[in-house]
Amino acid sequence: MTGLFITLEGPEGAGKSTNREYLAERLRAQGIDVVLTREPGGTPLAERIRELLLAPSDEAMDADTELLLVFAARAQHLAAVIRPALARGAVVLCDRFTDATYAYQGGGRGLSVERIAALENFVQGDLRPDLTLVFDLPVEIGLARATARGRLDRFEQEGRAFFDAVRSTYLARAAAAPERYRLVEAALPLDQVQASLDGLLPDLLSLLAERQNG
Ligand code: Z5A
Repeated sequence: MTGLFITLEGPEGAGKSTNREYLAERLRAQGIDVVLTREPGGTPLAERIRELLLAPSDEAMDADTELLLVFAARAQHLAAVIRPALARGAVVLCDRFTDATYAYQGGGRGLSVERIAALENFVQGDLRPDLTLVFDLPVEIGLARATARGRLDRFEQEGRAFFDAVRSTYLARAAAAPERYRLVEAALPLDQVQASLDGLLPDLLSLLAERQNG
């Protein structure tokens, strides 16, 4: 694997999609092969699983069903998109990955870390992101941004305690492994958020060069 696997994480409305595009533009301007993708989803089949996960429904989804669907989509995404891109040396910018599972199914739904870790090992083997940007912002700001966009999905309909648990799980994971995570202050105006991403670019480029030179 000579590519670089970068994930963007954080609660709803944190600016992950907006800034994924921004980072992609900056990297492409340097002639770098960039693959933009997202979870759940990223392939036609995984996008169908995403629809199942996000659609509000009268039938309550069991938390284990949710967990297994997330990892089923991830297995497909890894096989069809992420692993091939990393093998050819691309930078993969992925909007959410397994940190979201720890945050939503672990923190939010209360599933155990051990259960999630067992599936992580099964589906990913030893593949982990090289770098994870955690877009952090107060829950109410993220929800206001998501609400302003229109109809809420199944996750966005959860209550405040759910989102507090999601946020604190992200922050705890970032604090426990600072070598892999970078916190981005996502409540700032967009130009300031993007200036902080510009500050990360030299590190990204040298990490990629190291990887490609063996
Ligand atoms: N999920 C899960 O449970 N387990 C898993 O393992 C995975 C996912 C992988 C889908 O995710 C759901 O799947 C998610 C968790 C669950 N739960 N929900 N909901 P998603 O990524 O598709 O959903 P999302 O986080 O809700 O996406 P989002 O709301 O689009 O957020 P975003 O990508 O971080 O934000 P954005 O689209 O870039 O920006 C949102 C709005 O804010 C937009 O109008 C921007 O113009 C605006 N914005 C962005 N930045 C700023 C700043 N700095 N200032 C002002 N306004 C801004």
